[in-house]
Amino acid sequence: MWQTPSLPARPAIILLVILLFADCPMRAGADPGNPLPWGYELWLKFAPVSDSVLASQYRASLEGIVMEPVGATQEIAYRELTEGIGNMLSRPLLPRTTTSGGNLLVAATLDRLPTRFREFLGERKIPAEGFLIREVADGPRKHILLTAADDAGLLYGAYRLLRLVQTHRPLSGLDQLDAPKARLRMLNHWDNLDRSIERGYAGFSIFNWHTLPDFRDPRYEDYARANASLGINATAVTNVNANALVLTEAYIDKARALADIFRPYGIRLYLTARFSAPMEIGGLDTADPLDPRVSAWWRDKAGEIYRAIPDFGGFLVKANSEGQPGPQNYGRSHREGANMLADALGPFGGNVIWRAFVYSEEDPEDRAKQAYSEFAPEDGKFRDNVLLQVKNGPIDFQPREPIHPLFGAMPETPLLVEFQITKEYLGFATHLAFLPKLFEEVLQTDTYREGPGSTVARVVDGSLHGKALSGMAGVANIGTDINWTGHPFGQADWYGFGRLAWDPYLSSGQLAEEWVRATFGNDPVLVASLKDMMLRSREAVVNYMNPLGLHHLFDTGHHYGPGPWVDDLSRPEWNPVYYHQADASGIGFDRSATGSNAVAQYAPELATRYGSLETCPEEFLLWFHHVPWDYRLRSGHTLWEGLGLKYQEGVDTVVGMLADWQELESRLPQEVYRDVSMRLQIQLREARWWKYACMQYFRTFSGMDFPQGMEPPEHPLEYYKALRFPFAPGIRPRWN
Ligand code: GCW
Repeated sequence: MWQTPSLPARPAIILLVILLFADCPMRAGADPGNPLPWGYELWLKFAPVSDSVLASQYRASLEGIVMEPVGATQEIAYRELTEGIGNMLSRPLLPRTTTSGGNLLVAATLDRLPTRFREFLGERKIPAEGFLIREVADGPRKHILLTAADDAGLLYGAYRLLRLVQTHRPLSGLDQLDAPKARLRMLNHWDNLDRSIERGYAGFSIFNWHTLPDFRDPRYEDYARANASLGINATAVTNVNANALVLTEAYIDKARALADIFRPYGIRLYLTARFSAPMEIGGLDTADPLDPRVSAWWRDKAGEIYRAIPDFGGFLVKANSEGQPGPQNYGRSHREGANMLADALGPFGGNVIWRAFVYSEEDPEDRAKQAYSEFAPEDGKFRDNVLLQVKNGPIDFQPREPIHPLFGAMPETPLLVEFQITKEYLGFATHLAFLPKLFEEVLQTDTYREGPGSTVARVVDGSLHGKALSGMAGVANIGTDINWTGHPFGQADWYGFGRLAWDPYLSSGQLAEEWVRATFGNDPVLVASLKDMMLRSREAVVNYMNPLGLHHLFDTGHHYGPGPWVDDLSRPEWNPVYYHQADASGIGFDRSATGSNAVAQYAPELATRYGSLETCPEEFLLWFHHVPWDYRLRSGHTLWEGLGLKYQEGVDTVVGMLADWQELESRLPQEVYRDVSMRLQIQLREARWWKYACMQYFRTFSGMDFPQGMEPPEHPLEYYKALRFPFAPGIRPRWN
């Protein structure tokens, strides 16, 4: 049941949803009386605790609440606690004072905490945005104390307590002091001003710039709430392939409305800055960062924005990449461009987030090497408020990549790790691939930059080089679809991203379990089975799309489905043939010392491991080496056989996922059961498509028979080559 009607957004959303679904017959399986279709509430359902023993234990521990909220953020925390706990315990959580009887929830920021509760903190300090939740004794009574140094911390603590109850964790003996490990925990929306979304697969942009600032869609607040429940504290709401219009007066006013909604949820707004904006909207004839008129324009612009949005986060910038304008258009460096913008924002406390995703059509160097070559020598030369945002791998959000060599290589420069939550290269919104598994793999990889243990997680939390400013950005998978993410399991990717941005050391298993419990309830069979399915799912995608280190075999432009044969695009690195390099002698990109020597950009430990055929992990084999077709894999199979069997393994895993899902039918809401069943069928069909298309194509080089154990292709190669998808979603609009 959806029982949080006093949150301001609720009534309007109910109305909106009723209007949207006015013509729909009541769907089978929908919860009677619940006007929201499955999925809108995300992981924030706060359903009644089904286990009656547990429910009475919780009721005994939470007999009332002592809290006097001050200000908008604390008001939200109060509402969330009373409504969420009220729902879960199926009885209201009423206000009390500490002198009234019972076991109570006592919640306040430290400055307002009754003195006798302060002693429970002991020597411990609560960091900014952190909180303490602790069961404390008060004579014969036991209270749950929730306290924080600031409002955001109190809100995050409220969501933590709600999660503990929602996932059926015991409250007795509770003692959790937690705080975000990284300062910036950010979503990046590739949303255009016309509401199309680059690489968006869940509808249109939720940000309706046309009706802003006056129409404040209730969904904006629900969006902020969902993010805050994970600890996400920043969002860039416009595409990095930016439109300068967002920096005009009218749009700044629209952005102000969004920032006002996000603020009480602890979220700071960022905008993307098109480098040529001084020309496009400022009337200048240049955007040269060293031209004083240009820097003055940006300073004025920053002032204008901060007058409207005093806590504006700053600019996110994609420059001189894939056709975007940038400082290099004027013979200036990325550093000169970034520092000029940093000087404009600095006086107001704003940041410049400069993306390291650059590769040039004039540069014949291996694309995987270009970002490192460009930025590593600039370490220490950026202003303090410049963060470099680096994708998790050196190419582009592939199902699997080795880590980006820049991690740990710029000790003097604040860094943000960029992940893609939207599944541009992992099957859009029809394939199930639990991304926290991918994120975890990256975060736990050792860069060896400061000796063993120099993991990417330590780059995210800043501890590797003692950075106060660092964090994680994720390209959002959110759109106007009623369940936000298209695929119901896409919600788990948003969830897992946010939780990992808060704490990059969390395990994907824990996150899968939390999400399943919060989303589907605590039925142990469901929890075990779905968790298992989610944890297998990402490897399945790797295997049926890009096994053994293959990468970027995606069809051109839309990146939907396989196109390993594509070789006719103007820029070499836009063609899949550039990446797989298949020929009669073998397949793979030689990035060892005999090839592009990209391995040399890593710390010696990784360079040696990846650089030699003997020690290179097989999951990266064809990423780093060009390998003969008859090369023996560790399994004893030849490379050709192993490749076919990996594709087959990917398909087989999806067959298993579908079977597992079907077993769970009676335990799942009908509508979500049917939804995911259909998506899994599509995933299975497409997994086979990948296998058949790629293996048929590679056979034109290997000349070998398909290995035993691999299903023979359904169609000839020409069939797969002829497939066209002119309206596949997510492609960049022409006017960018
Ligand atoms: O993955 C590529 C996408 C582009 C995207 C670019 C980037 C926003 O295909 O659509 O542009 O990465 O990250 O800038």
